[in-house]
Parts: sequence; structure tokens; C-alpha cells
Amino acid sequence: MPKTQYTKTALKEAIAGKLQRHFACEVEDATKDQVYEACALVVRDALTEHMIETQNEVERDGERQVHYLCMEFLVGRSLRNNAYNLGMLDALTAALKDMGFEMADIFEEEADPGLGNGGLGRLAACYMDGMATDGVRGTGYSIRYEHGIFKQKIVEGQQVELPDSWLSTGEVWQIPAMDETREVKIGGTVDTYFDDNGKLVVNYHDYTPVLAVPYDMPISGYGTNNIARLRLWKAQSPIALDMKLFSSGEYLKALEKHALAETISMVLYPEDNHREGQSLRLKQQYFLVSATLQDICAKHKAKYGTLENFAHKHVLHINDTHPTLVIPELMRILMDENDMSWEQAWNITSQSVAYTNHTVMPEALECWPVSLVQELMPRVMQIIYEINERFCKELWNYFPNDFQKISKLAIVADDTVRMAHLAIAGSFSINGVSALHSEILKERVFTDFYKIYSSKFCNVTNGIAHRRWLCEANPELAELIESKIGIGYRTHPSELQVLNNYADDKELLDKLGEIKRHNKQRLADYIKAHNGIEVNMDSIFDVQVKRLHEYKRQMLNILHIISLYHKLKDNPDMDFVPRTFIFGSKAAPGYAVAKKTIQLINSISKMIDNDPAVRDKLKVVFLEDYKVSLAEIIMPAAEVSEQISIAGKEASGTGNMKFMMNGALTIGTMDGANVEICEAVGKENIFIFGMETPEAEALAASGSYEPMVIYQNDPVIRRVLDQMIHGFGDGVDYTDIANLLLHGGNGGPADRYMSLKDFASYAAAQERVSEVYRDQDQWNRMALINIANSGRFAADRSIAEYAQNIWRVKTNFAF
Ligand code: C3B
Repeated sequence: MPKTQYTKTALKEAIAGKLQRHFACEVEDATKDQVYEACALVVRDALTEHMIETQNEVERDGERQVHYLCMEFLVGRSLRNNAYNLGMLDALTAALKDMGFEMADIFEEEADPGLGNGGLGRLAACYMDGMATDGVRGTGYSIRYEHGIFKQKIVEGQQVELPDSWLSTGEVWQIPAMDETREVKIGGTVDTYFDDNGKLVVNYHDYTPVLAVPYDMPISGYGTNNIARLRLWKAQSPIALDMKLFSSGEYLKALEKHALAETISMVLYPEDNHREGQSLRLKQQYFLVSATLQDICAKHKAKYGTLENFAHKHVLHINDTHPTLVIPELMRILMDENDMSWEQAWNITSQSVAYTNHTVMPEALECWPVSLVQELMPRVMQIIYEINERFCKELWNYFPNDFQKISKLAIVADDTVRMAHLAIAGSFSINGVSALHSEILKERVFTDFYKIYSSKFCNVTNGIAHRRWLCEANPELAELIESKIGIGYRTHPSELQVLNNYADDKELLDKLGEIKRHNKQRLADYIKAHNGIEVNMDSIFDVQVKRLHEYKRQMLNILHIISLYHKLKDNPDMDFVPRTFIFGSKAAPGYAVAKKTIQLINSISKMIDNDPAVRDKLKVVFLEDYKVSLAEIIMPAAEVSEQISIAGKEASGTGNMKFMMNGALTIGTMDGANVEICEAVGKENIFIFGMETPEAEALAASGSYEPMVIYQNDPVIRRVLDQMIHGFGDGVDYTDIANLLLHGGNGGPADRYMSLKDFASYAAAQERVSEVYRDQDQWNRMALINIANSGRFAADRSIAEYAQNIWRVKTNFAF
């Protein structure tokens, strides 16, 4: 447990002190944002102290450290989370109350640090929490994007992107470490030759130096003083102004160099599950990798005087292929700057790097043009060529004379660098993020690599920070749980299982229903305030929140909603369990179909809300600007969790876990972690529908799928699509979407993700949802079983598996 105890009085004094010193004001005159900042500074003081202690310990014991590299860390707000973890939330709430403020209002002052797009970035953040709590020596590395994920506004039904400036309230959590600034070299020319002793000499010149300035966010663990550090690199030019140009009157040009260097950390690319081919993105990747490695190596050398024992002391974990350049970059540092031979450098590198794959979407598998890598990092490209050369020789031993196969598996081919192949060649471990996904990697995506390196492949199913997503986001539920099973589950989430014993406890089930209703009310208030829509509190809150992507099939949900609308129009007095369908989703700004889908949801929402015949029974709500803090309101209020991707495409999903933990029932396909959720709760406590992976893949591969035939034979679907063609009364034309489903487009087949094929089975599963909902006891019982069996989806469990099976480092977590 943490050493420090925080009393209300001490906190009041500390906050008042910060207000005086930082804002020259007394408590009575302070604004809410000043109070937020003062609270953050108080909490930060405690964290910084712990961070120094942790760093000293790491330095002293010399145990293996984990370095977690990711282009995204979607950390969410920090104040409440840190206060909770440090055990000061109650004292802080009371202190603020005494000072005349509501804690919840103060939390609202903090902007969400949007340093990520979706699942990938949020997972990285959950793992920082897990590492801190479980005593893993972990550091996260990413970029301190000035602008995180854009803010989404809905204007006339359409997404409009606005810049996100999170730093105004987020800066307080970051501690700059100027003395650890590193220099990253970009572009230029490299000459290599052998000297008289046969030694390779590398002469790298005319590059552009960019400074990488570290800002450290201390990430607290629960019930411990251990801190995981998140190091965010900011790009800065070493020259403030080119004075030569300035003196000759070329003011703009003088500033140009400066500005160009700083663009590197200016903005997060808003693409999710999609590769981004622009040169700035590659610069960002190299910037992250090079600064991080220089940092680790410099400290290691200062301690040990050599990098020979590097692999014993460090694991470099790469989250998806985005930081794969660690492999050639570490080779460069070991060979060019530390005089190691290729073999020695390769041994160290390939024993240090572990790779997690997060997607099988072909459009997300990164490939970079050789010419671009060459231009931006010429020495790194030379090294990649050499890795490729040696790798292909190795492949030859496995597939002699099979030129076709070797070129298929090569790292460099067709003038592109295939990052996943580089990651596989240069790492000691490759894992997927759910049992199904890891199997798909072995059997389909990386089949030949698996034949060669079967022992490198493994699975670690994703997990979420259950303290944030359950204890903090849903305090009433946490209190109920704790009244029955105590607080042990906070650090041993599997103890939630004890709740299974209460499945027939009518009193508990009623209480569960009551809490859900409170949380629904909170969301209903939010909807009323933001969308002006009054939702029916007795309706089922059915939620699909996640990035907008065709494979995630928001479309299937929409088609079904339209069919329900028709049903109700035909028979307004039918016995219908009212439903509120809630969506929240950002679309990548360049992804036209995704943006049109958002517009479609809004058109339907409006049509239904304007129709007195149906609007009390059916509602569609699109919540703008879906983000972590909004998810913290949505998850506790949800009753149905939509996890309806086409089987075989969603690597894991993590929203599915958050919903389940908050007692929502899943309607889902056998995809990603849904498969394990189903296994955990039993088929009778989840609504599974649709094709399974083998069937979906076989159908896609056969080329015989014809959605037009379904359209012709199924009157429900025909009417839905016909309506889409006729529109929803607001003058917006959705023929393009109907055509995409029926005829294909953008070079893709009709209904690529087979929504029409799974429609009937989905609609039937939705019928079952309504039927069960009629019996509230049964519903609450199922909800309880979901909560009780959600412990295995805690990040603590995932981190413990990484620690034991991949990183080989100590953890305090006991299974
Ligand atoms: C996501 C996947 O799409 C999810 O299935 C998965 O749960 C998470 O990663 C975390 O593993 N993902 C993402 O958000 N961005 C990518 N570029 C690739 C995968």
C-alpha cells in the first residue's frame, strides 16, 4: 500500500497553497479551472515523488525493464484516476466540498488527452495502468502530439473536424526532462567504405537534426507507490532561427527550417486500422524510435559501460508495426556507434524486440516505398537491405528454389519495405490479441512464417483497466460489488467470480437493476443536454460505440433499425419492447463511406424523432465527439453491447470487455475476444449470431456471394434498401450506400462485409434480446453473470501474461 496518507485538511491546505502561488488568488476567488489546476499540481507532487523513488529503485536493482513503444496512448483524464489510485479520492472530494466545489465539476475541467485513435491507443494506456499496479518496470514511449485526435462536431448531420488542443489542461501532468533531450537525424547522405583494416566506416552527413525533448507523465498504480512513466517526445528545431537567412532579409525562409522540424510532433494521424502513406508519418515513426533507443542506450551505457548485456536488461515492445524501425535503428546504434559486428548486433536486437500484431486488415499492414525510407533515413535503409538479404538466405534453407515463396516473404520486395515481415524477422516474440486472432495469424496471415518460427508465436488476449472502467466509472456498482465480495477484486479481478454465487439473490439483482437505471438516467440527461432528444427510460439502451469502419458493421445495425421502423409503421400498436439505439463514432476525415454512414445515422435519427407514431418506442441517438470521458458515462448505462463485426476481422475489441464488466449483455458475432467472452459467460448469457470465421472466409474467397439475390428474395431487406434509395425525408441521397451494398464500388465487391448475409440471423438475435428484456429478473441475472466473469478481461491479467511468457520480468500479480 502507498506510504502516504492524505487527509482532508492537508489537501485543503495544499490546494489553497497552490492557488496562492500559481494564480495569486484565494480559494473564494478561484475559478473552476484554477481549482482543477491546483488539484492536479497537488496530485502531481505526490506522483513525482513516487516516480523518483521508482526510478531510483530501477537503477539500483538493475532488473530487466520493459519499454513499450506505441504511436498512440489514449490515456484519458488523469485527475480522478490518479486520485483514486493514490487512495485520496474521498479526501479530495471532501476537501473540495468544504471549499465550495463539486468534484465532478472539477473533473470536467480537464480536456481528454486524445493521443490516440481508438482501441490500439486505449489498450496501451490500460497497460500502463497494469504495469504500474503490478510492479512491472515499465516505460511507455510515444509522441507529444500538439493536436490529438480531432474534435468531432455534427453539423447538419455531418461530421466536421475541429482541432483538438488538449495541452492547455494536459500540460500540468507532464514533467519536461530537458537534460535528456536527444538528437534525431533525418535525411542527408550516407557514404560507407572499408578502411585499411577492413573495418566499415559510415560517414553520414547533410542530415537535418531534430531535437527530441522528453516530457514525462507519471502513471500511477493502484495501492502502490510504483509509477510507470510515459515518456512523450516533442520535436524541436536545434536552431531557433537561421540568422544567416534572417540577416539577408529572408525572414520567412529563416523560420522555415525551424517550423519543419517541429511539424513532426504537431498532429496525430487520425487513421484507424489503415496505413498512412505520407512522409510525415514515417518521420514521426523514426523520430519516436530513434529518440527512444538513444535514450535507453545512453542510460544503459552510463550504467554498464557497454551494450553487450542490453538484451538481458531490456525488452523493446512494439505495439503494431508502427515502431518497427527499432530493429534497424538498434542495429545502427550497436554497429555504427558501438563497433559491434553484424552478428553480435543482430543477436542483441532480435533478443530484445517483441511484437504485437493488432490487425489483419490488409489495408492496415504497413508497407513503405523504399525510395521514401532511403530519402528520410538512408543508413537505416542500408541496414534493412542487409537484414533482408540475410533473411532471404535463411528462407532459402526452408524453401529451396521456391523463388516465388521467398519473394512473397521477403522484407523488401517490389520497391517496398514490408514492416510486418521486418518485425517478424527481428523479434523474439509475435503475439495476437485474442485467441481467435492469434490463430488467424498463424493459419492465414503469417502461415509460412509460422512454419519456420512456430515457437515465436503466442497469444495474449487484451485486457482493460478495470479500476478505471468499473471502480471509477461506475462507483455505485463498485460499491454494490464490494458490499458482497470485499475490495480484493481491485487487485485480483478474478475474485469477481464470487459474484456467481449471487445469481439467484433477488435483492442483489434488483439493486443491480436500480443502479443501471441511475446510470441510464445520467446518460439520458447527457443526451437531452447535447442532442435535445428525450429518451424513454424504460427502453433498452442499445449501444454501438467504436471507430467507424465498414468491417465493424455499423451498417448492419442501421439496416436492422430501418427494418424495425417499418415494422412499427405497419403496426404502431404492436407489442414492442422500446429501444434506444445509441451510436458514438469518429470517422477518419478521408474515409468517405464512413462519413456518409454517420450522416445516415443522423438522417434516420431525425426521421424517427419527427414521427409521433414510433418515437416513443424507437429512438436513434448519435453522440458527437466520442472519447474516453464520454465512454466513461456510456459504459455504465449500456444494456446491450453491439459487437457485430464480420467474423475474422476484429482482432480483439476492448469495448466489448468494458460493456460486459458494467453489466451490459453482448449481441455479437464469434469474432475477436467475443469468442472468449462467450466462453466465460456461457452461450446462454450472450446473444451470438452470424457466420463464423471459416464460413465468412470461405464465402468471401469463393466469390459467389450475391447480395442482390438476398435483396430479391427477402422482402424485409428489399424494403430497407428501397427506403435507402428513396431517402429519409431530409433530401439527402443515400443511393451510393445502397449501391455499395448491392453492386460494390471503390474497387470492392458488393457488400464486402456481408451485412445482408448476416441480417436475418442478427434480427433474430435482436428478437431474443427483446424477449429476455421482458423478464427483468432474468435480464439482471444475465448481467450479473457477465460482471462476475469479466475478471479475466482485466489488464492486470494481460500484463501478467506478457510479464511471464514474453518479457520474462517479475510481477506482483498472482493469477
Ligand atoms: C485495434 C483493433 O482493431 C482492435 O480489434 C483491438 O482490440 C485493438 O486494436 C487493441 O488490440 N487496432 C487499432 O485500434 N488500430 C490499429 N491500427 C490496429 C488495430
